[in-house]
Amino acid sequence: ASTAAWWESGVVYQVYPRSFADADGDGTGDLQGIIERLPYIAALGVNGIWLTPFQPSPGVDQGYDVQDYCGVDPQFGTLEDFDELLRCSHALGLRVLIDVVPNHTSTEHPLFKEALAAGPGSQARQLFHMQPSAAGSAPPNNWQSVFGGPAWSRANPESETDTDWYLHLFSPAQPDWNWENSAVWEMFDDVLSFWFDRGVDGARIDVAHGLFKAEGLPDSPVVPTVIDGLRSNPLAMDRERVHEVYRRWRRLADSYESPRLLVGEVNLEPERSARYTRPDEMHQTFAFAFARLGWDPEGWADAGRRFEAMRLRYGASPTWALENHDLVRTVTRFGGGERGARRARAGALSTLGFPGGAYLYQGQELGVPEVDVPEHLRLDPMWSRGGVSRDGARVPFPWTADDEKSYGFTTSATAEPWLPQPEGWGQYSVEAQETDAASMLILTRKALRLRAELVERGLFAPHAGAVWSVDQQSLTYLSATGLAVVVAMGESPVPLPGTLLLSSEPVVDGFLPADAAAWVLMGDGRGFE
Ligand code: TEU
Repeated sequence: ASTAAWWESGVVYQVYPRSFADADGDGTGDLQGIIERLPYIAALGVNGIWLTPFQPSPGVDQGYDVQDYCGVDPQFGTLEDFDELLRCSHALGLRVLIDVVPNHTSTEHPLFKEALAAGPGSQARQLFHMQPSAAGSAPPNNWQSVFGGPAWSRANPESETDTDWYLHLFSPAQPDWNWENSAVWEMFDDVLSFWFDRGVDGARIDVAHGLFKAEGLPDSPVVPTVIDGLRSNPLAMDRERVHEVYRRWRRLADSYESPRLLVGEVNLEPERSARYTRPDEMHQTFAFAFARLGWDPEGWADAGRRFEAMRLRYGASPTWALENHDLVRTVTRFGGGERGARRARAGALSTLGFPGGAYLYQGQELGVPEVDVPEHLRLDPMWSRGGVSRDGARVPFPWTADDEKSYGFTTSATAEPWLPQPEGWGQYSVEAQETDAASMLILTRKALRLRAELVERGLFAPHAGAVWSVDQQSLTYLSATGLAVVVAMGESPVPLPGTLLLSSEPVVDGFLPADAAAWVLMGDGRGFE
């Protein structure tokens, strides 16, 4: 058996609490709903779950506007429910990661309200970026928020004496913390300790490359677009001092008998995100360069090689994720329809076969497509400001084939789910796929079972070297252990170079059909030099 830490080859299932399962029948998912469905998650064969924010929040950004970092929003349950969730998860062998949001908070956070009340020049305002503007009625600088519009709002638009503005890289409901202030550091030490002491196994860190801003908050030479988000404003992200925060958090995480995991949402190029994935900083950062790609063999190979170079340089093995609550579902991103569905299966099988950690987003194992939510029902703040919406990847989960009670999402016969489920949603349901041997659900279970075996046999080794090769028809990832992932990305079937272990579509006469992926064992399975 391997002695590597669980997360090095671990698979984590991302649960979006408001859309997973609704136990109390109000149309919004909750912690009890998750508890009831934990056996389903465990049976998939994953090693843990990551819960997106469930803390008290006005919900402007679906919980990423956190009002109280150490509580549970009443619509999801209580702290006791959370402790029960933790106990039940651990009993099933599942680790639990929570989301920590250190870049910004909510305008409803008591400290922001206190700052507003305390007025200009007060100590309370130094917890945030609050200042008057030299430009008078225009914001202090030209930064744009990720959701569109200026990154500044007036603290007190009604007042003539209070001329302060506050900085918010996201919506106006999400004021940025001022990390130049040591009180903010101490506050987040306490937040991490609060959850880690309760037994939480780790944290996914939201906008982890944010936090620090260029001194003096100067104008940005580039005005970012909504889609680009933060990536094009180097003055608002990836500042050198942010690494000090994660070194401190790593020491805290390592101080526990079973060390807590830090996984960063560092949406940067591999060369930059790898600098966060180090023995003295975060354990993992998502391989976003890969998640941003479509069905693109050259792009996959190029991103793969860059991650491999970073692994050699920093020891940082990639953490694969093709979907999350912010991204368009792979079925749709890869072309939609039957073809998109095949490619989504192939994509999931590929990332589960590339050694390293992997994350699956709820519904990905069912191959659900992006939902076209009617405009007037869209809730994502990105929609109202920038005309881009992430709601289509957040539609409540289909458990049963029958549309009665929202495809099993809610226990109530009358409750409307918080986002509408489309007609025919039941064809993707767990119930429909359980009994279909060719379904994506069954494929995912098989892949995870086999993966665990390969880890056990030392064939799935995140720190073994790997070679990425590409031609017009296929992409091949060959690990030094002899495990290969072949993806047929062109128009023609591809001959398999070794013994087939598992494929996303049936292999015919040794050929993998187009829009499919396979795990293959080369030679005698003892690896190559
Ligand atoms: O996302 C950070 C982020 O940069 C995204 O907004 C991204 O730019 C966008 O979704 C386009 O893909 C995190 C959370 O995952 C997201 O849900 C939050 O809205 C955001 O932080 C603010 O907390």
